[in-house]
Amino acid sequence: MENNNNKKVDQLKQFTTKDEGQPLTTNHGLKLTNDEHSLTIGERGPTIMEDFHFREKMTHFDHERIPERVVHARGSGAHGVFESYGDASDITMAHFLGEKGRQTPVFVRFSTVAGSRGSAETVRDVRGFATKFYTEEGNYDLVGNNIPIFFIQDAIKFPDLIHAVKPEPHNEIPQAQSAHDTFWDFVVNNEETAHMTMWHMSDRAIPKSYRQMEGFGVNTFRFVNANGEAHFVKFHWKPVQGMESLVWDEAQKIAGKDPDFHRRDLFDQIEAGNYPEYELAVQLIPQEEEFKFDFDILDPTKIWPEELIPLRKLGKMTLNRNVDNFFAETEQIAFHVGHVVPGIDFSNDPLLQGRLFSYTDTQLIRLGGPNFHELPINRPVCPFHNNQRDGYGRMTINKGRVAYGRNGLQNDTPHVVDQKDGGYAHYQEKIEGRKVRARSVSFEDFYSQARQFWLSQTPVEQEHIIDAFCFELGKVETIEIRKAAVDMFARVDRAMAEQIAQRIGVSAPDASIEQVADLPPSDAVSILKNQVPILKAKKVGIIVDTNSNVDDLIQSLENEGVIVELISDKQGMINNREINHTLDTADPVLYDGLFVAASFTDVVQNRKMQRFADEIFNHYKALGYIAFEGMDKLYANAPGVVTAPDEFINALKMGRHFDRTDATG
Ligand code: HDD
Repeated sequence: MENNNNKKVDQLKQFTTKDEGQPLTTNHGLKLTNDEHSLTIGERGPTIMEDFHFREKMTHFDHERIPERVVHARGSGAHGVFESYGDASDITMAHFLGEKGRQTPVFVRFSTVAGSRGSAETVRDVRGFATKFYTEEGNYDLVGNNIPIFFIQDAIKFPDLIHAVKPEPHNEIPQAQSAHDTFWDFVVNNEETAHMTMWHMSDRAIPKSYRQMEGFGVNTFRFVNANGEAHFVKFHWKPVQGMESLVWDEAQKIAGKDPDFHRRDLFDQIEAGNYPEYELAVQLIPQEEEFKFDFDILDPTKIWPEELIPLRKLGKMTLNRNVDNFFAETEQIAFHVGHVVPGIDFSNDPLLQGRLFSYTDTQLIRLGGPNFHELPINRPVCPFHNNQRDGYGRMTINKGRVAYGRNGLQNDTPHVVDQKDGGYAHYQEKIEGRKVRARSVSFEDFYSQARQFWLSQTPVEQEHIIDAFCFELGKVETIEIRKAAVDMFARVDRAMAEQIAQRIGVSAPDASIEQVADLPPSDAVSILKNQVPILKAKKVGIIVDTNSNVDDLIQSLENEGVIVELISDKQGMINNREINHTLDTADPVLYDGLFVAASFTDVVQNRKMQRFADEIFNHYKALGYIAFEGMDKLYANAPGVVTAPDEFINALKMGRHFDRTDATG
């Protein structure tokens, strides 16, 4: 889709080229007569040095990989627009939030954290949610995750956390998984991980799609208005599409059946014009109320419960355009928490302070030098001028003799400006203290909010958390680590830890371990308590044979924006409709619901069809059938299993039917 009046799109156009229909040339513009044979002495002789074309082509190829991101290597992005809901100048000077309807171009990159660039997407992991706002005042980056807290409190432990979760160094196994000894060894030796580990074991870590997850800035930032008044602030993205997660068995199977599941969904939905939308909201604490809470508001392992500190919605982001070139845009985009605009400032959150160093530093190795801001995707849409010069790949041609500040030859320009003219002024916080390496005692309650998270879940979600612990710890080979984990999480909930202990073959938590006191539950942290019934963009498979008549069903599903794919025993046309997949190329884990309207004479095909139905049933999805002998006995009266096409739509809309028994999560 083309965006009108989008400065970023216009800027990118200047760098975009179409090769179709053009003569082949070298990088230096020389037209070529042959691209299939090296220049040799005789047809069977050696290739000669003179072959500049061979050398250029091969050299470029040899150098075409760059280091992947040290974390968040696997990701996918899209362009869009952010629109402000109103004037937020009472809390921040940020111009892009200053007027109702003001539009700002954005680019978002979603990612997993632990896996390498080619890894599967539906693994259990935190998801990155990084947004670059190309504002009139320069680029503002909101570099967040889909979980509102973090594993550690101080950035100095980040390399340790990441080394522990990445594949183990002696054999580089396992890829994109936390279910191994070193990760859990880190967890049990760093109790501050307790709260985040609860989220990591929950369905938050296996989102259904990038469209259906929340985003959070995680760290505490500061908003400052034109009068210099400050609020501590936490950022939230709320998906208009609602939230949904996979079930674990399904997530693992999709990782093999379609490792690109999340990027494919994002790309396809944007191509189809079903643009994902997210509302930006903030929680605010006035500067004077810093010490009013039971938790330290600078501690990144704590949420600010929404019931205590409500959200204020500031605007909506719509992702409406796919990239033209993955490498040039999605791979080369460079985020940095330090890219801020006037009105947005930092807090002393020790994780944030360390992040402020790491992001630019990592771009230098990843993008090969200090000029990565000149790459088209990273350029601001407002002018930029300074005395920085040279470096690898410099593109800007700075005219003139002067490249230093305090000059007379150029009237001391480029010149700084006052805050009233848009200059960035750091918030003048008064700080006194001794130089120490120590954690504040106010950061030392590791368990209360971990328990609050547990108490806020529905019974189904609690069951999933226990299953996740049993899977993850079940893969840990060192029995002492398993036992230490059970003891650690008994502080969160003894009954939960006892169940886990039993299933992973270790003794029950020691009697001396005390479970922490209850906090009031926060419904906002549960996914199921916040579900929105939705049909749009759901994907349904309908299994048909030559006798099936499903025209009406297809029509009513498509009227609701449901994507329908026809599956049969062979490809081709049935009743003037194209068969999208066979029972071999499709898989039930790739659908939100299944309708069986076939009965094949071949027993093997029927068995395959039965597997489809079983899997759909086991993953709690809507299942309808009209012609399949034998199914009645298996699924009769189960929730979300229907025999009439019109009931099917309702069953689909209601999401997963977790009240089904005998299913496997
Ligand atoms: Fe980070 C990438 C989010 C803690 C250091 N981080 C990265 C990305 C996201 C986050 C979404 C991918 C950006 C992209 O798509 O290009 N990181 C977070 C959040 C954190 C967090 C929400 C907790 C509040 N990160 C964190 C710490 C450090 C880093 C504590 C180091 C001190 N993060 C990096 C990095 C990365 C990165 C090494 C790797 C690639 C990149 O920056 O561009 O600098």
